[in-house]
Amino acid sequence: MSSALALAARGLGNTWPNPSVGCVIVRDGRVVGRGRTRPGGRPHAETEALRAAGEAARGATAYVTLEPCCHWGRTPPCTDALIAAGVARVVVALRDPDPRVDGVGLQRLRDAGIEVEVGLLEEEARRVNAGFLKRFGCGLPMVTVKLATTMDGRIATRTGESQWITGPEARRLAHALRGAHDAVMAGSGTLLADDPELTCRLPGYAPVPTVRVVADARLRTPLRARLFNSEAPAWIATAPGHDPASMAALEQRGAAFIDVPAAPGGGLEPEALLRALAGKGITRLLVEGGAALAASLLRAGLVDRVAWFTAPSVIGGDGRAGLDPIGVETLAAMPRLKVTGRRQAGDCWLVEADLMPG
Ligand code: AOF
Ligand code: ZN
Repeated sequence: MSSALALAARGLGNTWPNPSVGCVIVRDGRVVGRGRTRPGGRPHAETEALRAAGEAARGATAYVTLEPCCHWGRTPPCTDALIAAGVARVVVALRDPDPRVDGVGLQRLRDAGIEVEVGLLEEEARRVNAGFLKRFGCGLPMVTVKLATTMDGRIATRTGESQWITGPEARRLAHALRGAHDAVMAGSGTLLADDPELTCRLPGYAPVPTVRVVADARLRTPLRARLFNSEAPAWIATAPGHDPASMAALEQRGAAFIDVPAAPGGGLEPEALLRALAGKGITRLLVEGGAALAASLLRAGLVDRVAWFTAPSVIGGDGRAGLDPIGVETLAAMPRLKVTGRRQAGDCWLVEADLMPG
């Protein structure tokens, strides 16, 4: 199951709105087939692994990171494929919350005389499936906030100079992070200041191009933004009521619009913004700045994970902080984080952490 989970993890960012599932088929103590959900979300993992196993699947055990589907979508049900292949036992990490499946897949296998176990490495499977589970559970994507700061938490000098704080190794890791998310979002301020392309430029990493989203309440995205140099989808989330001609010109450049109500204090209403993205199928969202957008999501309790790069440099208190105020008045009111990973990237550090509930 842990190698099935590792396979599933490799597909993150490339299967949305579908989950990335891994499947390993074992017969007589030997792996006879491996598969994961293909980029774009189909074929499913089980079909891939069964194809690799061929006749060796008869009497074998299939380890699957998510309950096999039993519905006719654009591909036939995986339960039927497992039954037809003569698999003897299916071990599942996690039940599928999709109402079309949700326990029925397990029942279908049992009814066919297959031995079924559920719950092996379930916690790990919940982590890998976090985006898919969150979208089904509450209509929101899993949100990772990425920050890259000096040791004193600054992202720019007083005069606005910001490129580059972190080194090339850290920036490569940041590209990998983009590739492992369905969409990358930045605020229009970041777009105007840095003109980022927001693509994952690592070879082979993102067979499904990462969607780029600009949170742009005031419709400030310039027509010449580098965002439009890439073929990857570019979505502009904006408040209603802008000049149709400006919108048409941006559409001409390749932008697609998402309507989101404006927040009373400026910017877009954060929860509505995320709901709209989940509505489009986004399960894993990486937020890459700026300080206002990340703070608005943190304040609203909408952030699940943080990926914080720190460079061995300091700017001092007149530099631009990586995060706008989030309303913390007392230490007890600070969001609580649990560190899940630390790694070195050249002379920078990446600390990954989960936001704790409450
Ligand atoms: C599996 N194995 O590898 C995946 C599954 O649109 P469809 O027909 O492809 O169905 C999507 C649903 O299938 C998705 O919501 C989830 O329930 C399941 N995904 N199931 O057996 C897989 N990716
Ligand atoms: Zn399936």
